[in-house]
Order: sequence, then C-alpha cells, then structure tokens
Amino acid sequence: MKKRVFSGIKPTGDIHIGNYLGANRHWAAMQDDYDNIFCVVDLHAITEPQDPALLKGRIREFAGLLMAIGIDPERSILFVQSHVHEHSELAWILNCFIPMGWMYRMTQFKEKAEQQREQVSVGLFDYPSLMAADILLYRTDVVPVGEDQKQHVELTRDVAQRFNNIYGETFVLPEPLIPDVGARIMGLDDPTKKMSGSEEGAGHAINLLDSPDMIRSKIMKATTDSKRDILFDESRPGIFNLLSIYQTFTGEDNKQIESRFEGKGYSDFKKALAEVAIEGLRPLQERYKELTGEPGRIDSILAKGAEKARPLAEKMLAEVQKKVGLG
Ligand code: AQP
Repeated sequence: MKKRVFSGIKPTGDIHIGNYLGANRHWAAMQDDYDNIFCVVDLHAITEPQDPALLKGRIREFAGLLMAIGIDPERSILFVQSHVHEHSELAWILNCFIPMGWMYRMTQFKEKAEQQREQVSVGLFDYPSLMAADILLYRTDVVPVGEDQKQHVELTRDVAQRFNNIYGETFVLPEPLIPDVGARIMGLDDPTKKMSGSEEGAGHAINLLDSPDMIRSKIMKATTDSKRDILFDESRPGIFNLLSIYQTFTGEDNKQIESRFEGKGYSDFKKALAEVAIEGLRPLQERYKELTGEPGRIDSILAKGAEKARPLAEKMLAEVQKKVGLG
C-alpha cells in the first residue's frame, strides 16, 4: 500500500512561485509514489475578509493552476474543502482537544494578528485546527509543505497523539515533508520576508500567470545589496534568495551556478534568472490556457474529486464521533 499524501492551497491572492517551488511542483512530482489528495482550502481563505465573487473565481483558478502544474485528477483526488462538510465538523471536535496555549504559540497567527490588530478573526486563530482536520480526516502519512507550515503540521501531530492517548489508536500521525531547496522563497522587494500571496506590493512576488515582461521587470527591480559577487551567501538575503530561485528552476548545484556567473554583475544574473523563470513557467501557463478554454471542465473535475474524498472523510468522522460519544 502506498503512503497517503494530503496537502492544500488557500485560494487568496495569486499563486506565486513561493507556493510553486516550495510546495505545488513537488505535489505533482510525487504523484506516482503516493496515494494523493490535494485540496483548494476555501474555508481557510475566509479566515480573512474576501470578496465573494473574487473568491469563487479564485477557487477555480487555483484548481486549474494545480492541474496545469501537473496534478492529474486521474491519479490524485483534487477537490474543494467546503464541498466536504466533514472538514468543519472534525475541526470543531479537534478544537475541544487543543489547549489554548498550543494555539497561542503559532507564529503565523502572531504575525498576522499583529498586522490585522482588532480586525483579526476567531477563524484565523483557529486555522491550525481546521488544517489538522484536513490532514487527519484522510489518515494522512505525509504532508508536503513549505517551511512556514511546519509548525501547523506539528500541532496536527500533537492533537492526534492527544486524542489517541484518550480514545485509543484513531488518527495516523502525519509527517511534514519539506524540500531541501525552495522551502522558503522570500519576497523580491524585501528578502527578509516570506513571499506571500497577501502582500500587496507590485514587486513582491512572481505569480504563475505573470507575463514575460512582468517577470523581467519584477526580477530586474528585486532588492539586492551593494556588493558584486554572485555567491550563495546567506548573510546577503537578496542575492541568496534570487540564487535559490534560479537553483530550484534549473536543478543545478551551488558551485555550477556560482561559476557560471563568476565575474558577472547582478544585472547579468538577473537577466538570466528572468529567462529561466519565464521558460520554467511557460509550459504551465500554456496548459492553463487550454484547460480554461473548455467551459465547465474544472467544475466537473472538482465535483468528481469531492465525490471521491467524501466517503473517506465520512468514515473517519463517524469513527471519531463514536469514540467521543456524539450522536
Ligand atoms: N514563500 C514561500 N516559500 C515556500 N513555500 C511557500 N508556501 C507558501 N509561501 C511559500 C507553501 O505553499 C503552500 C500553499 O500555501 P497557502 O497558500 O495555502 O498558504 P500560505 O503559506 O499562507 O501562503 P501565502 O502565500 O503566504 O498566503 P497568505 O499570504 O494569504 O497567508 C504551503 O505548503 C506553503 O507552505
């Protein structure tokens, strides 16, 4: 039996190369080795204010982009979180087993709460419980994520362990799977901050559907430093981040890349990086165009995905409800 993979993406902002290089392309690459479930997590999206029409459009756009990246609905289950109501129900039950202290330690909440201040919702605070439900519903062994989500997967393990200790073996304890390179792509405008879909600056992120000109312009304006050498030096976050992006697109090692750009300046390197990113994204942009050219295709794939996910989720939730004494 293959191990089960589950992972999700939140349909907010645009899918950027941080999502792609840190998570989504690995999902596509590992499809034959695992039994896969991928989810567009729209319930997570509404933890922050959303325009309803935009959100609805993005759910389809994100699903389409995942298919364009290579998620194959014949080999993997691809569905929308809110189409399977068991996610919210299990999240509620898990809420009752997660001590507040664990949640207060979540760094993503602390960072977002600081930005949003009094607007911050209970839903945002509770995000990790819903994510734990997403993962635990499907007896997930492996959760491929970027580094920013590691703490949430650890909380998932902790609550699963706690529940199992009380009620006996119920949940599988999942392991995070974090790539060696690309696990934390930083913003182009500020390489000390994670590249993030909710950052608004025009030069912050390269989005998967950006045109070649947009990609060139964003990379040429990316923040670096006043030095010259093109080296993987972590104390120079700007150039280090750009080199990491180059490396994840090309698969070359540090030495190969450093020697290719020896004696060259930042401008030459940035031009080369822009071309690598444009070529790296071109095939998926073309596939996306084809997919969206067929009206109804994405909706029908998502409906079939939910049909496949639902029985698995129902079975797990029923077991949990019985153990807790509900109903
Ligand atoms: N900068 C990043 N580098 C590497 N991996 C990243 N991921 C996100 N940003 C980076 C990984 O992408 C997957 C899907 O992420 P998500 O959209 O569900 O949630 P997120 O981590 O909250 O992404 P954003 O863009 O930062 O969204 P906002 O700003 O709206 O919160 C995850 O596996 C994540 O690790």
